[in-house]
Amino acid sequence: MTDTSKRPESEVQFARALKCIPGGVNSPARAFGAVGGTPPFIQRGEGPYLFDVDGNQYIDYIGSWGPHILGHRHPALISAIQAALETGTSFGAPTVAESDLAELVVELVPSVEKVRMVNSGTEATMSAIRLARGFTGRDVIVKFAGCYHGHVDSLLVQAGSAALTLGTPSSPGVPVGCTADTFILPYNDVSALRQMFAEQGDKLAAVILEPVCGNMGCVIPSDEFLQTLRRLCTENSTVLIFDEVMTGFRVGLNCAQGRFGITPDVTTLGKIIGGGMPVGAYGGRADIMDAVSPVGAVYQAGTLSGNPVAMASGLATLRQLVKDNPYDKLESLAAQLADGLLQAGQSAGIPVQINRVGSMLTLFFNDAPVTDLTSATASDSERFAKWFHGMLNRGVYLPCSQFETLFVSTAHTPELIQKTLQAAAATMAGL
Ligand code: KE4
Repeated sequence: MTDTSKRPESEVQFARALKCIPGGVNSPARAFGAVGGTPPFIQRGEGPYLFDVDGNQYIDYIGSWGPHILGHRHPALISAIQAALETGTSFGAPTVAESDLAELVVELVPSVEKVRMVNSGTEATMSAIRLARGFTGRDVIVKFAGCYHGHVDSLLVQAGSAALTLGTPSSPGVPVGCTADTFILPYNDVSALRQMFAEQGDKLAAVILEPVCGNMGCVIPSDEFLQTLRRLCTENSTVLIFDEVMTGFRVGLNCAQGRFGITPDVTTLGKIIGGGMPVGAYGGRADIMDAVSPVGAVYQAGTLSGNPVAMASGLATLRQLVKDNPYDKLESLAAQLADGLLQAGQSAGIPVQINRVGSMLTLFFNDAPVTDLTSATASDSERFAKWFHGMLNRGVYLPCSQFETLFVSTAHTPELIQKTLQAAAATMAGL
């Protein structure tokens, strides 16, 4: 069994980073806050592997939190990025690459007739919310407890006690006014949805949700929940926004909306659309998108939006996915992993739940099904922390929180999954 528990150089680099970067990281998700310890500092990635600065090799199931569905350094991406670099890095003027990627997104994503490129998922959701409010002339928006849509002021809210609660800021620095028009409902709660629309339907500018939630761990919507949401948004002229930053091109070539057969009005994208480079996007019905500047009055802009190097990376990624259509392979690999993890828990007498859609999944240390934030937060986070470090020390790099989702890539193999499951059996035995 691999031993990757010795990480002296990562310790040195973390102490150094802490001196000039808050928490030593440029995104809190990487800080091991939920599991403790020192994050390995990564020196490089290759296929399904990460290598840290101490020379340890890990089987990677984060894939940069989703972008690397093709694994690290796929040859098609590397050569496309290198070719783009030969022409320059950014021009602040339109390029053909932006139209190439936009046309492919329009072709692949059922709801998208027009699309605007931005630089992150957060920019995409922030812009989509502003667009929905500008298009409808309404202010109130609805999100679901447990869904994360980036660090947008109006979406950094936490639910209060009742089911239909006005959001209160979940972060200092967010004025109460920013969340005063944000309602929060429980995910998968059809009756709360019906009540909200009965009471506020004509005031609702938009409902935004992750069509498969990845940010309370993987939580799967019921068909009734999605169908009811689509019907009520249509009946009330409320903009339905699918935040597919994580699910986009992950759960299928046509995204979650294609997999489930539910078409939103606006879709936000990120992660895979950039293939590891900074790309976000929002798109949807042409009549809605034409409300965006310079056509319409809803303002949105960005110096590096549509950056040609990032476009090349995203285009190579989507073109490879179209060429390979690897979703049956991803389904099979992820099912092998999920079934094996469930078996490892059962053999160790540890209650675990596995939620999986395609190649995204979460193992919850929980003795009951996980269908919303309440059931997700009933999971045993302490046991998760021991599980995480046990796997990390055996060369398996998992998301460092119970409330995140792991990803299988096309670079993974049945043999690597089997190796992962051997590490899982040894780790579970010690929990
Ligand atoms: P970014 O601004 O991080 O590119 O995207 C925000 C975002 C929006 N919508 C969904 C559904 C998302 O999952 C995300 C970001 N996901 C987290 C992982 N759960 C990114 C990791 C991080 O914050 O470092």
